[in-house]
Amino acid sequence: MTQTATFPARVSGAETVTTGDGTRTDWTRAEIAALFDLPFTELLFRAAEVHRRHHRPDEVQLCTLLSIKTGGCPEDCGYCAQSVKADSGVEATKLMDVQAVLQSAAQARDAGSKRFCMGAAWRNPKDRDMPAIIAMVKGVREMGMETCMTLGMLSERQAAQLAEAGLHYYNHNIDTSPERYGEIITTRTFDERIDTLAEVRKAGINVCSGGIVGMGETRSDRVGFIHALATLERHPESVPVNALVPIKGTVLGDMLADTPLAKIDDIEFVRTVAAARITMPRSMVRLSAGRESMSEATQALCFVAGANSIFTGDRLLTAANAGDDADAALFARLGLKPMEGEEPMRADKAAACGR
Ligand code: SAM
Ligand code: DTB
Ligand code: SF4
Repeated sequence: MTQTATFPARVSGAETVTTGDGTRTDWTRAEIAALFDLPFTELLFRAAEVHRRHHRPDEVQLCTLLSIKTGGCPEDCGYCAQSVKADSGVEATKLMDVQAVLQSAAQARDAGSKRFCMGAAWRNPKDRDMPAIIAMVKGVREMGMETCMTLGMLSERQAAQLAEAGLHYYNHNIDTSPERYGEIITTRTFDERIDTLAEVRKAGINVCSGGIVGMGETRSDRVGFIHALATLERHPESVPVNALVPIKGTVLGDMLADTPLAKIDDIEFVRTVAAARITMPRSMVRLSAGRESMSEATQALCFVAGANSIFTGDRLLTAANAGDDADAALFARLGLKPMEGEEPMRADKAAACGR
């Protein structure tokens, strides 16, 4: 007798609701909870299977992050060192010069990065900032790298301007479940986040949206988080899964420092990556913040579970990152290759092949 007979059904007959590219957007919370409940070995096997169907399992995309405008953000995200509410010691800066950003992008490209993500600690960009932002997008694009911006909420016009500049992706995370959102951030709502994602989608820019695991949330929140992404009208082409980097002086960093038992266990983190992979098969799943304090074995499990992108370099936005040498050694040990080709689901590419 096989154990598999007693596992929760993979799907329950509702496979007919699909997006144009054949992926399901009608996941129920119960189905996603059932994935999380699977024996770890079975969950990983299923995730790895889905991963292979849509991606090369030996390739991981190398990306670089740059904070183009740091600190002084009026939002109160409980995890973030850049909020004015945080006592993290991060100093507020002005928007970087375009040339300095392009120089940094060139270094990232020379170090093997294929994607350059630029982040600004804003609630939303001001219209007067847009010409510089547009010049950054165009410049990085011309270097042959994929571009991603994360600037906070966007108006319809700003989204259209970014699309016109050729921005490949806009990152705007939902961060956690809709029901937990108000406990983490009070200066905006979950629905405002969704509104900006809709503007990005409407403008024809690829959507990058994910969140943070390890903020003291319940498994049900992690299910709700994955559910919210996997039931968007169209899946985000890119799903960053961050492990909370507990930063001193932030609400969550201080809270977790006082309650070490609240730290999420690595297996549960890997389960979240696997659930993202299974429910959003074609998306890039990005193992984002938090690798610095993650063992190589846990990172390896994330790659088996379907993560296929990392941030390289020794800095994220304000927090430390694993560093190029550590990553080169990790790739060598695991036999992984930096991803060279285009991503499978990017809208500009999908349009070209008629999807
Ligand atoms: N201000 C913009 C926004 O919030 O959309 C862009 C920058 S913001 C720093 C980008 C994302 O980084 C956040 O949505 C959050 O998911 C992630 N992040 C920020 N601080 C983090 C931390 N301490 N640990 C893990 N992820 C973090
Ligand atoms: C994302 O989801 N993670 C990146 C990127 N999108 C912009 C940011 C991680 C920030 C980690 C904390 C810091 O460096 O301050
Ligand atoms: Fe501001 Fe973004 Fe940090 Fe929130 S996560 S405080 S919006 S920079």
